[in-house]
Amino acid sequence: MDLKSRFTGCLIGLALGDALGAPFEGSPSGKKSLQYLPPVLHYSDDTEMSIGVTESLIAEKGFNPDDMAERFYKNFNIRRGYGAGTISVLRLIKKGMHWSEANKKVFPQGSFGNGAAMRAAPIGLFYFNDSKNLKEVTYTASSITHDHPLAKEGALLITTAVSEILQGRTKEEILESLLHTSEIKEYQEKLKTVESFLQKDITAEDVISALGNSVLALESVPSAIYAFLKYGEDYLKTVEFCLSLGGDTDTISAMAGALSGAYVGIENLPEEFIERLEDKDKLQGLSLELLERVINP
Ligand code: AR6
Ligand code: MG
Repeated sequence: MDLKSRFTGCLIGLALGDALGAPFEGSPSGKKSLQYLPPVLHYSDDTEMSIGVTESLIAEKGFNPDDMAERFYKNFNIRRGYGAGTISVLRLIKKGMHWSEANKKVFPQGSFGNGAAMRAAPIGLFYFNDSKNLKEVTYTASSITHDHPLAKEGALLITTAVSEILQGRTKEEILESLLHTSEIKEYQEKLKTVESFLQKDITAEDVISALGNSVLALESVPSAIYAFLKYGEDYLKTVEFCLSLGGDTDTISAMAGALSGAYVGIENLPEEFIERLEDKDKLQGLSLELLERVINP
């Protein structure tokens, strides 16, 4: 599969997962119907911040945390449903405080919400062939708003998965690589649970109680990875499973949707929903510009 298809599939897959999940955020577990959604599918903070990450990598021809931080607050639209901590951090940065100070003002150890992992996929795209920079950039880009090791590690699992997918790895190889990525015990244990769940018949309830469905990185990134590894070759099935978890549906399906979208490519995403996705042309354009920067640095 060509890189164009994977880059576009990843970013559109993220935004569509976010937009399909947003109406069900905070819902209880159980199957959701996609029949009664509004004509235009609006995305939330997950996509707005991913746009900031992508625009910054393009404009700066690589990673510049100060530029990325500036884009985060310039793009910021309160109606997109940002986490409370992130809203405060972005306001402090806008007032002139450096991000490396602002990121410790709300939670002294930094946020361990999933707000860094939800926007990390474009970093995985940009550095898919550059493992030396992938980790460092993922950590620092996360730190801008989420300085806690659990938030940064969640983001690293997403960027690592994206880079493995872009390299054409199988799902088994991707899981193997993820099992070796994290040095944090809590993530190692959850990924071992993911591995064992893939061998059995597992319900949404099992995933919620063992892996989680909350706004915390540790309680959502492993669930998104499970959804991708279980259903990833079918984008809509992947997203529908994420929605059935309830809780932080938009972010879990944004993360799983980015992985599935990169895995199957844009041609295999559901056209009837992409047509209704807000800013789909802008997102497609950004993913192609990002690829251009990778090919012609
Ligand atoms: N100590 C205690 N609670 C914490 C800590 C901490 N160190 N870190 C996070 N929390 P936040 P996000 C709790 O605000 O990660 C949106 O819907 C705390 O309750 O940094 O950017 C997005 O779409 C805090 O408010 O936001 C995501 O789905 C919450 O975790 C979601 O919100 C989220 O952390 C998370 O966004
Ligand atoms: Mg959101």
